[in-house]
Amino acid sequence: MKVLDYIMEELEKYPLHFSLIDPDKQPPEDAGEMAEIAERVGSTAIMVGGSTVSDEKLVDDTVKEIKSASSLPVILFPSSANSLSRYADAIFFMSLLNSKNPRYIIGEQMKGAMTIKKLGIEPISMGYIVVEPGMKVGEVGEVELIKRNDFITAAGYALAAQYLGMKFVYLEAGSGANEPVPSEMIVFVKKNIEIPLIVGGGIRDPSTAREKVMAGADIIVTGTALEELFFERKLSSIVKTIKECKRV
Ligand code: 1GP
Repeated sequence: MKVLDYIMEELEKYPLHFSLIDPDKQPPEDAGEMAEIAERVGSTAIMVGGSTVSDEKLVDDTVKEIKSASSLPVILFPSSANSLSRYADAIFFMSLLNSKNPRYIIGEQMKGAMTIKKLGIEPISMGYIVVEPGMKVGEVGEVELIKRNDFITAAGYALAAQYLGMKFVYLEAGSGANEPVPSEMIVFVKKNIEIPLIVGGGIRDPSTAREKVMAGADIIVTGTALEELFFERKLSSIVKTIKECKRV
């Protein structure tokens, strides 16, 4: 089954949680252990990527470990055409819509497209929108950050993504953000689009996760919470809370 079909089927049942693993942050064996935990607590997919990843062998080794430790689909979340892996099931073929540099809007995509075709990785198109504070991805991606009270611009980008035929919109506050994407912005964006909305960055506890789902997030991404390996119980309650929420 295609990863996109699997996600859409799961979305029919409840809001979802995706676990993000950055290959730069731990050795591949630890990534395998994290994926095992993610699967055990009910996460739906593993995203692999990070703003600074450029070592393809490290991405390959990380994906291989994850694949052998869990049966969850692995979706690449690339920062450039140099962070691909033939071992992944799918790739978020994403455009950083509010970057000032065309390289992140379409340039890296052009460089990677033929490789993705050759390797047979399933591309899943996604519009990626970075909101203040933006953190590392805001800097590296040369982003003109969406102001936290600028709902109109956020919704404009999101709807443009939908009209361009993208399958998902991702509102990102940046990994480790002290404030996640504002709930009022999520409400406004969700009201204006028909494709699933992914929200991530700075979500580290069940009540914040619930608030973002109740505002309209269809999928919550957490990375930092998973890096705290010893907090399996916390991650477990985050995922449980998300899945128990009624969809808006
Ligand atoms: C980054 O939104 C994700 O792309 C995850 O952020 O590490 O803050 O969970 P955190």
